[in-house]
Amino acid sequence: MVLSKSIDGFTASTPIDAITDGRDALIVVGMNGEQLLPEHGFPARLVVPGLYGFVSATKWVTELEVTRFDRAQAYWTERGWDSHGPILPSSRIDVPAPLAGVSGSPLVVAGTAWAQHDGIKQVQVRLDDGAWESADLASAVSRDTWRQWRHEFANVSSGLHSVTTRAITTQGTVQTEERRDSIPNSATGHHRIQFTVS
Ligand SMILES: Nc1nc2c(c(=O)[nH]1)N[C@H]1C(S)=C(S)[C@@H](COP(=O)(O)O)O[C@H]1N2
Ligand SMILES: [Mo]
Repeated sequence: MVLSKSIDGFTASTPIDAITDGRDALIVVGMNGEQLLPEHGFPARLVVPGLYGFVSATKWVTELEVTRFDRAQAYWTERGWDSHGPILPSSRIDVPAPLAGVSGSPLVVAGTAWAQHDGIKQVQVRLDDGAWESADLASAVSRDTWRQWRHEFANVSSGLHSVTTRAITTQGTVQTEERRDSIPNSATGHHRIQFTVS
């Protein structure tokens, strides 16, 4: 792995594979045509698609050391978090807002989903405990970028309802419904919100 080190004492352990397998693993000095902002790591930081920031995104980077997972630990690994930190596939509901009052004819649901470095194949949504339905996907910028999705339910009765979403990757992996806390490698479970149809 590569242990990257920072001026603030932060370190990250990044698997060599993730840096050398051809994905866009970067030492970043600028963003949107401008130099990196101080809070985002000026003068240079790492960005590695497919890994959480705590094992890959060292800001104000000063040193890269090629070593092994059994010889060195990163800052958050020493504090109980995963040493490898691959990003788990996930889908999020952005509209409606939790507990919002909305129209039911149609009910419009939309959000974002991600599955770096495989890519999103499908996003599914369900109303209350109904069947999973397939959402429309915006075009994919790359396998690593977030994917917007949208779905309509035609005639939803007035009252309290919920929607739930899950992501499916190009490898056929379905986002697990098993609920888990953030530590050591991201919370899991499906995003579900409740709202009122008028
Ligand atoms: N030097 C340094 N780099 C760091 C961190 C830090 O605390 N110090 N936090 C990491 C974590 S956990 C994340 S999620 C990202 C956040 O990057 P951003 O502030 O540009 O969004 O930076 C990573 N790089
Ligand atoms: Mo983070």
